Amino acid sequence: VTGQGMLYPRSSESRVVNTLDGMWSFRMDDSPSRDQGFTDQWWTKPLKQTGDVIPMAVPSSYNDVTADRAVRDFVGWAWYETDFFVSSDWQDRVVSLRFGSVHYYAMVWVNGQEAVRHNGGHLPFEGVINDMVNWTSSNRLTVAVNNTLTPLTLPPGSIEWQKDTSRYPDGYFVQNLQMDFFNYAGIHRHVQIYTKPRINIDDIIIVTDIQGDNGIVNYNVTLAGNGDQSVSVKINVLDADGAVVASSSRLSDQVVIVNVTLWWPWTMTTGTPAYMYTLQVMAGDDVYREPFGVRTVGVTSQGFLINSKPFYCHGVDKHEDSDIRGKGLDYPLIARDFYMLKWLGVNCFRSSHYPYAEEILDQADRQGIVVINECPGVGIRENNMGPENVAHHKEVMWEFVRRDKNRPAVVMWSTANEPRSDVPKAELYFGEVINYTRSLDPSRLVTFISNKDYNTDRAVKFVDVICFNRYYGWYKDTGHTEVIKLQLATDIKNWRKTHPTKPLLMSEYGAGTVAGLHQEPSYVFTEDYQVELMSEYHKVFDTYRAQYFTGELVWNFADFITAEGVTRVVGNKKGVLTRQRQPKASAHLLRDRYHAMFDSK
Ligand code: BDP
Repeated sequence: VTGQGMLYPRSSESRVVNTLDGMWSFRMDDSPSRDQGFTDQWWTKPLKQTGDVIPMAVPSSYNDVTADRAVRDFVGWAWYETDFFVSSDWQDRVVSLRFGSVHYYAMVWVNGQEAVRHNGGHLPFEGVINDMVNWTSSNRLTVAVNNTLTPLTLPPGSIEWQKDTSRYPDGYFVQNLQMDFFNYAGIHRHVQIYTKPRINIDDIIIVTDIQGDNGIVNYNVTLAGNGDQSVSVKINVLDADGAVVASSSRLSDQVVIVNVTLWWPWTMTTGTPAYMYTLQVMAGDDVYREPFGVRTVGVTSQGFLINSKPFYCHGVDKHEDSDIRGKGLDYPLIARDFYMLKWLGVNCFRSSHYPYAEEILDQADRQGIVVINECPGVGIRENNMGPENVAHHKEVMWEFVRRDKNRPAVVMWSTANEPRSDVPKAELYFGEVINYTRSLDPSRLVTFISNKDYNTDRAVKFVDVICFNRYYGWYKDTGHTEVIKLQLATDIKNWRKTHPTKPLLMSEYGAGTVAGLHQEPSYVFTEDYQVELMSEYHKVFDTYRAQYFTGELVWNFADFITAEGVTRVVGNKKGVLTRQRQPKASAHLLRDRYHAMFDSK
């Protein structure tokens, strides 16, 4: 009855969506084996019968909710439980249980029966639960979450055991990370139960084009549960006011929107920003409404094109990160982030270093902010480039493209951040992952983010846009902003010489800055130093902007938390905003710069 689609659960006259968000029961499996939950089959009984449980918010990371270090730093299986009812009216419909994301590995049981499992955070998964639910009494939902990162996970990590019992307690281990952000864990996004008719709309793919004043909409609808049965189909394209502007009675077709209103990023002076249409699909008894925008994405040796017009990306790198909730979905935070993106004059962000919540991308679509959509491929080392890694990476890209394929804001897929792209294995690995991603979605660009040099990198030859991260004046020549201009310009010219057909984008630059620290002359970690450093980069950007340099992303939009370490002062402080989303001096510098770019192209 269900196929391969992962449409966002939207209510309609044929679909009901219920949320299971709220306070759940929670416990960690801190038994010596870390496996007691499986030996004793905790899913077969109420969680409180297995030991003490505590209340836990869903959605949220569990780490920062309590005052207990053991919860914050836990590595292993954490168990969640809640109860729910389903309406007995739903018995002849498909009832699905959907998770927006659970980090990292998830197993789900309904009344003790396994409903679904999923490998990897940041992406949705669901299971059909009709055969497991009680229609006339309460249901028990158990979720086991394991946050352990290994050489085979994405992002990869490793567990290090300390065997010397004269220095460490027996069985002591730590989780080593290969990334610079806290490994927040738990049920991070909505948990929903939704219903649809037995014969239902499983997936919708929309690819748009432009011909003169008209919009071309190529769509393909897949049904599930219909078998050989023929199903009546009606497709309407609705404009933003709900008026029908095109229609068809076929599952797969090309329709034309006469005098189309194109989707444009909000700061481009051309056109209407973020204009959205809806593909209203009616098939049998099912109705689904998929939002989309009409726009094209292109690239030349000089840069990005949106709707065939040059697009200069002036933006930020972000994280899903905030006090208390960690990576948990939070509407006030999403709203605040978008107000601050607009306040800064940002027209583009990168979803560093993993797929963000669908509710965040909805805002990017509707507010006209372009997204470089990055997968969780952060910190890939040479020992993470085996056949099993490639297979999993491709699986993640498939799930990612399946989820976000109809979003106008998404213009480019980033398959990784700062991998060891200078080793021979990287050539095979990224050749395969990048070409596979391109085959999944030929309508967008594909890249990865390199921190290697023009003469050592072996994978940029596969990308559409060369995206590179540099920390001149920070990790190198610390305190010396006077060398930035020369070093960056040399770098840009070298990339160009070796890859003359690919435009360049600076995907990270920045400086750690503790809000409130000032010093003249500037000194590392003061607000003054961050402003000075960024200004030096900007001079070089401005030299090459009219040419093949197509965008700049500052690291980072806001301060964020990392693993504890002596190079991080309660987290990474390279934000132009604090973790509470208040401006540092650099935010004003960026705001002036980006706002001045509104009218220049
Ligand atoms: C880059 C990484 C990013 C880090 C940043 C930094 O891509 O995740 O947070 O450096 O060191 O290498 O601040």
